[in-house]
Amino acid sequence: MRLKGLPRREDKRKQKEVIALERVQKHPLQSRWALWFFKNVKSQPWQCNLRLVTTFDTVEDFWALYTHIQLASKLSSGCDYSLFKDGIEPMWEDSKNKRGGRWLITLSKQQRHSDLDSMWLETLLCLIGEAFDEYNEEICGAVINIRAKGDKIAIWTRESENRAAVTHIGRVYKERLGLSSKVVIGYQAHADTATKSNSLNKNKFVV
Ligand code: MGP
Repeated sequence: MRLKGLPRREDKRKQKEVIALERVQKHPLQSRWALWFFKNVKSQPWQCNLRLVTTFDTVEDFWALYTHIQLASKLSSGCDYSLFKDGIEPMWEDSKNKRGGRWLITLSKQQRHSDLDSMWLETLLCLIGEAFDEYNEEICGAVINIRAKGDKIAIWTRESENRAAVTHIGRVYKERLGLSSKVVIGYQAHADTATKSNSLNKNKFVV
């Protein structure tokens, strides 16, 4: 015998299941990202000091990672974090980086306490939130260098000759960081950085 009311109970059960699923479902990012950590051990070649920490591709996993790891300002001098698209290694030699370059933000020693962490978080959010409109494909990753002489943050892009992409990314980045129009930031090709040639004026573009 069919009990009256069973279909409604069934509906309610299904509704509850959907609500429970929605609660556990994570919010996907457009790309999968890899976090790398660099610790300077001078006796070893540069590449041996670079370690992949983990990859993630959801908003929730990003925040779980971000809140779990040390703030950049608490790292010791000589350390780096890098966040790169999964599959791109955070080094000039990677095929996706070798024709590219970086928008470089150089900070004063005092800014480690006032600005560094918030600027790095904003940089990360620009990346995972794919903030660069039609030029997101040009983004490779971002690096923060903790250095006694002054910390650095940079966004690495794929093709230093792509003026339209590079300048758009630079303008958006500068605005997202809330830098005043009086502040000038520069873009340098990795090829120039790697050879340290032309060191007086390495900037290919400025915004
Ligand atoms: P750095 O860590 O980017 O900057 O490069 P730092 O420590 O502020 O030094 P400066 O030279 O910019 O004043 C330091 C050194 O690490 C470089 O001179 C290279 O020897 C090495 N290095 C850095 N990067 C990003 C790479 C890379 O991508 N590939 C290789 N092979 N070496 C690198």
